[in-house]
Amino acid sequence: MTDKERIKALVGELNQYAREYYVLDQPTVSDATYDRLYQELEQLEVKYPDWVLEKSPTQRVGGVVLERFEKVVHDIALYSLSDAFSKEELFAFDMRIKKLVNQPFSYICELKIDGLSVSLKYQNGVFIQGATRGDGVIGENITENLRTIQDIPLSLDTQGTLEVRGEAYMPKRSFDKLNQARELEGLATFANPRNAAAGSLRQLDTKVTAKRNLATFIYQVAGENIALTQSETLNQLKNLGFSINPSYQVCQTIDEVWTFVTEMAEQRHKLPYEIDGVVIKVNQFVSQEAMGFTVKAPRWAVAYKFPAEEVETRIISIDWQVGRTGVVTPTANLTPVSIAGTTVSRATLHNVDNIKAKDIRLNDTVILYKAGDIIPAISQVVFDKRPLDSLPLEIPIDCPICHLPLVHFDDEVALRCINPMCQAQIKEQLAHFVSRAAMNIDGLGPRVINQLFDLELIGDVADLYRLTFDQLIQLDKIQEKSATNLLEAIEKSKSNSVEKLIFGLGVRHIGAKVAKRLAEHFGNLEQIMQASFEEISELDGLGVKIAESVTTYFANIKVRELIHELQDSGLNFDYLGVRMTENSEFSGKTIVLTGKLGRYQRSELKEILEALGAKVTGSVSKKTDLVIAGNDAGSKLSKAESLGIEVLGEEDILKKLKSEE
Ligand code: 0OW
Repeated sequence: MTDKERIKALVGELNQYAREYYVLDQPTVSDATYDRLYQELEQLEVKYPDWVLEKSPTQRVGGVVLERFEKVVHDIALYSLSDAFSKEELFAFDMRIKKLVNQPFSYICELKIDGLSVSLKYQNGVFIQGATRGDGVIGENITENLRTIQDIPLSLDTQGTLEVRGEAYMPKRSFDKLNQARELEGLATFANPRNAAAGSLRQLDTKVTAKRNLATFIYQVAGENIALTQSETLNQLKNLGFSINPSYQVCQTIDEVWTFVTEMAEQRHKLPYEIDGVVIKVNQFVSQEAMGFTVKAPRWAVAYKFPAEEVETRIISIDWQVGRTGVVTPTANLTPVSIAGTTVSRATLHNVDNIKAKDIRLNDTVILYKAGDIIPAISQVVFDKRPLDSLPLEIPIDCPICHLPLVHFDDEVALRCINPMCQAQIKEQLAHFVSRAAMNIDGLGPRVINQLFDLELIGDVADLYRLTFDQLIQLDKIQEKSATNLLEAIEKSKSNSVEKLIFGLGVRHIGAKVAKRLAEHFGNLEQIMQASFEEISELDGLGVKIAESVTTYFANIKVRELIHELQDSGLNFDYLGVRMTENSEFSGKTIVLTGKLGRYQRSELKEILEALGAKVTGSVSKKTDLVIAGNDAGSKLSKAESLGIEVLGEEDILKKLKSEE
């Protein structure tokens, strides 16, 4: 078999394996086999870039950076759904539509996936366009992002035009993992999987979308469709290779529908994805056509929405916790109640403003709700159940831990303890310092940290590096073996690249990403400590708030002593990653590659230029600084010339790169 035939065969085989894994959830080969074949395909595609097939699985990893999303006009409108919030409304829907037709019909119940509605277009079996629903008529072209979703087939065994609709969503597990990672990065977390899915599909950098583990459930064929019912359509879509939600059910009567709805209300917390209700549709298309549409929704469908779960409970006490950054957060201890499939005995009160706004007091009966199935919150007090002797809640004026006065900055809602030596903060800081994303010291969990702190064996992070074997085996549940392991883990952490230390120190506004950026740019901790406000603030993506925080922190004499002690203990202060050479003529430049390159593959040259600090994008615009044109370059070259953008041939680039070495 020739290499060209081998590429075709590998693409077919790998796509089949991926469909079995992502769509049917019945893999027939091991991950190792898949990876081996995938690597063979990658090598062949690097060798023959012109033979890369559009439906190759390697095209799913993203790498296009769009400037914005083009608009897409949907030939066939994407309708929304009218809602029903109660059994009565559902039965009224049934009565109403029975009057519209005289032939009998059945219903089909589908889970209402809480995601983002998308439309997928195929031409002769090739996925050519994907778009958001938008307002139902005009959506956004997110083809490149949708291409990264593993259960969307890039090719089908069909001829002509086919358009399907469905829901793109983020599974609960992916959502939890994403929010944990964002928390570690010091980034804002997503409120619910739907927002996370929407945010992921609205990414201009498809590489980010590719990492978000999105998935789809397809439920409709737009336009002509040989099937006579919705249930047949789902079956057809499944046979074509789409991911279909398996929990649908045909019901002969609205009573059967109601049984299905109440069953799913119970079961939904066990599902690996969020649903916010059940979509009930007339199953027969001939009846759907007879019933028609209102201006925005079909008459033959309704979305039964599950009520936001609410339960009553009582506030027993309120804890005021001091976090690592000194923010004091009120948390209510409640009479345990079951809500949305879990038992809840605590709920955050967020901040003092929220307590005052709702006039929350001890022993109040409150309504607890879970919006979108996420963290429970208190919506309101049931005032007619308030005890007569109730008094407004006392807001602490001193820190509950170190008893120094709390402060409330004007630009914040939070109550804050500003004593850097406050024990609560130190414990939190120590726990953060040893955590995985920071110095990653295995075995030093909060339990051990608290013991070491309470026994006054550690008072700050530098003390960690002075712990001895005899001190450690004093702790309960620490035997000889674990004491030795702990000392080894502490020793090992000394050779971390310095960004882990910077992040571990817990400087305000310095998350893991900013820590890495500082380490990459300045190369070591000494340089960062000597850096001026301007040098830091003008670094792209950092700005004044971060510059202020860093310079203030390292100016603090106690911090300088601490750093000195860490240095004496032998910690590495250098950045050990690959530093981008900032003084390259390409750094900070936006570059577009076009045409066929000889010496380098496009992906290779892209990596080299990015390591020199350039940004390589997919389309030419006014923001482009340089276009590198290989042979028979096309429209991008002419656009560059029309915009007067500098164009270099490959040999010019080779010379420049040579001089950078
Ligand atoms: N979210 C869903 C879902 C579904 C369409 C077809 C005609 C009108 C609604 O799971 N299973 N089935 C439909 O059928 N729509 C759904 O979601 C809608 C799309 C737009 C607003 C809702 O999210």
